[in-house]
Amino acid sequence: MRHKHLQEWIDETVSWCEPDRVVLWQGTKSEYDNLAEAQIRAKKAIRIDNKHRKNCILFRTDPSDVARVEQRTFISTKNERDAGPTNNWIRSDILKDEMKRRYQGSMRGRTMYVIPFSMGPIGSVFSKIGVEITDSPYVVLNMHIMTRTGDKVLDILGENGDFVKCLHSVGYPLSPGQADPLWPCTPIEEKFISQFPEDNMIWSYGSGYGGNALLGKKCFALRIASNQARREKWLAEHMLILKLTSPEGTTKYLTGSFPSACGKTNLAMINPTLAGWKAETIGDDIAWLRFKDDGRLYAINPEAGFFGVASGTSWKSNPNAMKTIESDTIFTNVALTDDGDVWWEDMTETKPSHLIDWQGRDWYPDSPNKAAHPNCRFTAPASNCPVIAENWEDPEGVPISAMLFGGRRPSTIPLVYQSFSFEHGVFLASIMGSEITAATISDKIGIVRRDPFAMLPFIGYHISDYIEHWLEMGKLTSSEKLPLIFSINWFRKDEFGNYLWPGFGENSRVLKWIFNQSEGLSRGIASPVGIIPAANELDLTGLDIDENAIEKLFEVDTESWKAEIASIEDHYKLYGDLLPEELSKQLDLLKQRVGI
Ligand code: GTP
Ligand code: SPV
Ligand code: MN
Repeated sequence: MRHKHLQEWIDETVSWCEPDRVVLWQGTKSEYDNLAEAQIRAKKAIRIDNKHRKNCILFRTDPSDVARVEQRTFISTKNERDAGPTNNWIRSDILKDEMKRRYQGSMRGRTMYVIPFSMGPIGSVFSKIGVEITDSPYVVLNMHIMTRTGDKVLDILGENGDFVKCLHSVGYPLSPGQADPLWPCTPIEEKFISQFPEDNMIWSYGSGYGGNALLGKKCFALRIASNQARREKWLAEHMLILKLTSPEGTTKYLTGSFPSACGKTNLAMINPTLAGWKAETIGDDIAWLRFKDDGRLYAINPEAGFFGVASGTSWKSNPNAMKTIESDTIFTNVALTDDGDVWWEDMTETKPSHLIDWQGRDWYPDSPNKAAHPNCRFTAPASNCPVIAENWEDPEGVPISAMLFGGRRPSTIPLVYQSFSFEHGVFLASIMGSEITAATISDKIGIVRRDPFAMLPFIGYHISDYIEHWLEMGKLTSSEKLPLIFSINWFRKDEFGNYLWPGFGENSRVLKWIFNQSEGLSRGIASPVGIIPAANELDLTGLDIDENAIEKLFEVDTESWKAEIASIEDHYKLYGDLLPEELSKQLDLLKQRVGI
């Protein structure tokens, strides 16, 4: 090991966690294949290799460890002020002591893996290096797909390069002869997902699942990176990145911020139903953005794979995802068919007559439980995606023309509206709401909560400072070079609870309007909340949809907006004295336009 400080950290971790063995991950396919094979032999995973799928594996987790745990996620700093009102906080020295005690001997009987990884294309100015130490082979396999790992990263680090220390343990040491459970983890109240932004460090303990354990993702690329971004004047956001080309051959890049399980992967892989339009994927979950010398905002996808929601994914809703997961994919908490393939709710129109469910039990169509967990996932290399853009790994990033913000709102919020200005755009992103989904462990699934910028669980510092940072970023260039900002809602429902908008590929109609707005090809008309498409500007050619539904999709109903404004005011109380002035100004303007 050339990097002395990294070696010291490895040695220190060994002395705390006392693993039986240490493996330095080199990032090769043969290591991946061997480790996957070992998991299958140890009956921790099931091989999925059949006429539909090659070289895939299925993991089943403990039924308690199925999603992110926001209630056990901490932004840990010296002062509570710096974590702000949207984060759980424990003083950093206290939390470190508490967690150090838990790490003591926590890897006994296990192998400790050291995974150097790069978020972003290796060597790009956007990119950052991390090293994850983990005792979970599942995490190693996933990190291998989700990030760029191994020797090439150590080469970049050299003798003294900077890296984010990411320590992870499932918190289940084994004494000699003790059998290892299928999915070792701790009870929920003993889990800790801790970010220490002042030390560029992450300590995760007790969970093996997704964003709790794949530390390059939410913990680093959003919570720690949002701190780095604030210091270094860039943005780390929960955003997909889409490349959109018109029938005339003009290409634009858009970002989309939607909360967890609200449609990023689907939009990132959209198959446009509008003739002649081409959409390609750059990223499906996280974007790192910075201004370049030409005054435009550029984005990269820091990840190398997709950790996508499997349930609901079908040949009808997302054929590109279905092709992406035909090989080299890890499935988690999906059901197993009698012919050794995977299945989840809504994958096929008719349910199979028998399955093994995500907990390994027999399942029949009349079983009361879902066959797959609602937050079941696939982990697949981005390069598998049939519509991945050829420039998705461009170290220079791609220039962003428009930013979309949206959530699951069954009422009130129009299908699409554009902000009157960048500042108004920051306001509309700050008031975003969405129904809570199964992507986090919660007893409030389905209830609308405010989720500013789709970043509520991911902003790694005080939310007031986050809003101010966005406003400052907007001043770094001239207003005509800033991306346009749009509010989106695919999820508005009628009085019977049916979606008013068909969604998925038909969302290309909304993308076309957004494209036209940014090209100056359409103008829209002002509504009290923002600019909506003028008559005939939303291309509905060939779409079988009721005129009433369209009207309802764009309705700005004064009574509902009064209630919405009351709820926004309530949410803004969270900021206390630190509500950014621009937000209260924008709220006043909204009230005037709505007429209250
Ligand atoms: P994370 O990976 O948790 O960040 O989620 P995501 O934002 O990438 O969400 P994803 O695209 O995986 O979608 C989650 C769920 O929303 C799936 O069950 C989809 O079928 C559903 N969905 C996505 N797009 C649409 C849409 O346009 N309309 C409707 N009605 N449902 C959608
Ligand atoms: C999300 O919850 O937004 C995800 C899945 O993308 S996880 O990696 O678990 O955070
Ligand atoms: Mn996500």
